[in-house]
Amino acid sequence: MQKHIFTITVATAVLVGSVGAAGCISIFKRAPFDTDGSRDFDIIEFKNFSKKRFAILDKNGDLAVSVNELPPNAKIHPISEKLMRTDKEKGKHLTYAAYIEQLDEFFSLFDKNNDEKIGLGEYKNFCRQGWVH
Ligand SMILES: [Ca+2]
Ligand SMILES: [Ca+2]
Repeated sequence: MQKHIFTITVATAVLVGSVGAAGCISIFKRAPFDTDGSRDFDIIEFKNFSKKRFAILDKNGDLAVSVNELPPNAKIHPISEKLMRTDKEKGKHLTYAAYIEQLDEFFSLFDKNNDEKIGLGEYKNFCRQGWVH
């Protein structure tokens, strides 16, 4: 029962987190993806977290994040930019496969001190700049 209540709290945090840069930080602190409770993400935790991020961004659930689904003032990182496609139906978009493909590169980018973990400060630095992740 206790666990159930925790889950609801986390879901709310994730939804709130989808609206802005500060939200990225609250997700990091509260989402259940830091499975060992170390307050940083290893690559596995980061990828699971990122899959959730994709599901939040992909509002219509078509396994593509279109530019018009992004939060206002969000910026598309060059890593994502080079994987994006354009078609008549979806406009400019990033497919789920492309999103997954970029995660190793994102991990290295976030992990400034090369300790194979993304710490809170490292994630915050990225979010604060408004980059989409
Ligand atoms: Ca979509
Ligand atoms: Ca690190």
